[in-house]
Amino acid sequence: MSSPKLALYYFESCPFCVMVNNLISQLNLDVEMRDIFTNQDHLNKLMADTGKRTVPCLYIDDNPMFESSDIMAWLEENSSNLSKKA
Ligand SMILES: N[C@@H](CCC(=O)N[C@@H](CS)C(=O)NCC(=O)O)C(=O)O
Repeated sequence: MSSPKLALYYFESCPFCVMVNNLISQLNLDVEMRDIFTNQDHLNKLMADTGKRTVPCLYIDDNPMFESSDIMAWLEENSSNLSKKA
């Protein structure tokens, strides 16, 4: 099974995002980081897709998942099948 493509919508001062980012680092996962504060295109995309501007939001093969606890549980459960950073 191929690894899903992951992208995280976030901003730096969001404490829920920090928790998710820490886990991503700990698991050494290859995740595209999309800062919604510094990149208006990222914010526009998140709002167009979901109708919300809440972060963190993890896109798993372009399917958005909200809630830091759900995101972290999913990353832990699927970590063995996820691409790692080089
Ligand atoms: N229960 C959510 C809380 C997420 C949350 O409150 N995020 C804040 C930033 S720290 C946010 O995006 N607020 C703006 C909004 O929801 O429109 C989680 O754990 O992910």
